[in-house]
Amino acid sequence: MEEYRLTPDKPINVAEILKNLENYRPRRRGWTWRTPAENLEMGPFNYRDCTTPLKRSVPLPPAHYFDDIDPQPAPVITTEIASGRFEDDIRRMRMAAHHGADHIMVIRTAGQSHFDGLIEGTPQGMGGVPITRKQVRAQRKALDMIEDEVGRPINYHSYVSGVAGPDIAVMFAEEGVNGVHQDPQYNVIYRNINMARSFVDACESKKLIAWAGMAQIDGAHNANATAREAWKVMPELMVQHGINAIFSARVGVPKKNICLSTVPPTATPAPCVYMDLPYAVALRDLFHEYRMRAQMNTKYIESSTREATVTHVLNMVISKLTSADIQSTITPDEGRNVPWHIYNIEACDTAKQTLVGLDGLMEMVELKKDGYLREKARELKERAILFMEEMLEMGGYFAAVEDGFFVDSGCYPERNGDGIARKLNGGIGVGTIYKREADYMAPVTAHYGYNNVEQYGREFAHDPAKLIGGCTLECPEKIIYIDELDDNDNVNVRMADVKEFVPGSKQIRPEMEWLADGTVMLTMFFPAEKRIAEAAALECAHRMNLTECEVISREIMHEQEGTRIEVKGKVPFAINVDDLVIPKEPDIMSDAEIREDIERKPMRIVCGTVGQDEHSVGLREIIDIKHGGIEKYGIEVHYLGTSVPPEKLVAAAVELNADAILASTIISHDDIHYKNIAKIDAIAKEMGIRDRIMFCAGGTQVTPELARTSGADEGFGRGTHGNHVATFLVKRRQEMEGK
Ligand code: Z98
Repeated sequence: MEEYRLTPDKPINVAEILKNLENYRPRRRGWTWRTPAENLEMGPFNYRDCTTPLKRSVPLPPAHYFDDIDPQPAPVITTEIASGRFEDDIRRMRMAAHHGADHIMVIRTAGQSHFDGLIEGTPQGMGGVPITRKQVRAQRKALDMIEDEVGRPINYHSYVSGVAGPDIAVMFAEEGVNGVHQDPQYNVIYRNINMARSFVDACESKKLIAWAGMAQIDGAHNANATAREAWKVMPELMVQHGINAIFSARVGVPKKNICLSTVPPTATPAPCVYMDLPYAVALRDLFHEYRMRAQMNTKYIESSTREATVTHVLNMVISKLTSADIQSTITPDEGRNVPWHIYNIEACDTAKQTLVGLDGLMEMVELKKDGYLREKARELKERAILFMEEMLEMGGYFAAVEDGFFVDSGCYPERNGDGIARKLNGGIGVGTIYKREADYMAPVTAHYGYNNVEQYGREFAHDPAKLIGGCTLECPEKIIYIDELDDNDNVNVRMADVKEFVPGSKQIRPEMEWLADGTVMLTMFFPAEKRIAEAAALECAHRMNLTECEVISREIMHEQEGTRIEVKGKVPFAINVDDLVIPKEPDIMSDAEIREDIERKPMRIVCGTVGQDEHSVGLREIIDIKHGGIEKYGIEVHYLGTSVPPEKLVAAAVELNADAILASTIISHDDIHYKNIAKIDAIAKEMGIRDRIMFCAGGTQVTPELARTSGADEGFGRGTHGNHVATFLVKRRQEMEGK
């Protein structure tokens, strides 16, 4: 059977990815950092902190002015892709990778940690598709192809949490997952899983993380997403980082793979940098051997994508000042709960644009070595150390949690008494820890703790799996692959439902998260207060025949003067691509190409608004250098003004030996515009220059076809810019030269 390959000019074929999955093996293990590219020259620019460019990518929109260069900043860029349908997420992963993401995290909305065991198949279920082997394998397989396409390794990431954590960690190690969140404190505090069980499970999980070379991210940041006053938990965050970091290192995870989830404790409208920078500096001081994964604070996020983007950018200023290793791009949709393709891509672009924009910053600025920054950082560290000391005094971590030490919104040693308390003899999975029997033995790799294998020979002490000729980590053929368990709830059924919309086929429908979901978003402004504006917006959407309409964002422009509303809804129809009338794309040369041709051979034009027509703005926009007019390419322009008689325009062309006449004609009653075009053509012929001069006519009422039939070489209507006219002139001249 011919193996499926990803072709750059075709949509990814998810059905092909799903074929033959039972035999697919990941090509590598372990995390990959970007490769620094020293003194990188790209287009007209020089970059100091960037990394190896991609083979294929989608550059930032203005890059087309600069040979489509796409510099890649130093940090690994994360995007969280989890729409709830892994098959649709695969297409989004390809888009994200092309926009610069090389760390793709998949999280499930309902909480993976609520599952007590590993799920098989690909059920949709409540809250989306849980992490399953089939889903992980399909996504890793797709990412293997995508990374070949972009020319950079892509780290695939998910979460090792809940009582099924170790099972998941084994599966991730088998399937080539490159990064995970693993922090027993997350289970304890946020999922009320028994403390002892969580720490025992974490030993096994971390052992697998170490074996597979995965990067690990902790869960400390969840405290500032949960605490009533997020910015008060700074000392505690450092304690949580400390516990998970040293625990992981002791189990054997290399420090270079242990990443702190450094989410600054404040956001809009706090003076974020003033508050967050000392915290970031304190963290780097205490944890200089470890890596930093930066993520913006989302505790107070609202539904404005603009606001989310600015918060994200401010987060990256801190990242740049303190050299974060991984930059998260938690998407602007966090506050509105619409996990859409476009927001993943937007956030990747925001990260790329900001970090490249800040390139070289630290060559020019330096963080002060004294004053407020260092004093505050020191104070935070002291508070954290005191927290630790008190914790030890009272009997350790478990005792402290029982006492509600964590997620208290007082800035330690201040206390508010609102911390989250858990019981050592309570929570999910309580009483499920059993001491291993004296003859306990498990012939598996990356297993934590007492294993009693030496009884079979010393050589098995470090390689217990040798006893059975290798476990599933060494011999993937021993993995039992279960494709689907449920005949109705699985990816095949979901894909069959939308099969006529498979990308590349004739039917299309707008889409935000799932193939052919029909979702569209409308932005509206109403000169009314919020409640009225919301109701009016929904009514509008209904009258536009959208279904399942919902307001996803509202912003007051002024209490009395108006409200901005964003509504989502679904269109009830599909479009057949064959029925579309697609206008020919205008043929536009690049600025450099046009300039090169004008440098090769100068060009001179005469122009004016003809007849009795006093309009000048349109023509001036076409010629004026300030607005991208043809002057900017070095074309010599002789502007004769308004109400220029056709005779005068042609006479000037003869006198100046011009290459072209540009006539602007706005007034159109009695077809005077076309009559004047015909007149210019006739006079030029009379004067014997028509065959060697180019003649273009433009104006808001001019249609290219009619201008041509009236005698011009080309007509330019509404929406014309200087580059359209310049492209025509350069190409036409080349034709006339017989090129
Ligand atoms: C992030 N945007 O950190 P369930 N373990 C840890 C976590 O922080 C998380 C989970 C597990 C955030 C994502 N983090 C939120 C340490 C979640 C997730 O299965 O949802 O409970 O676990 O990038």
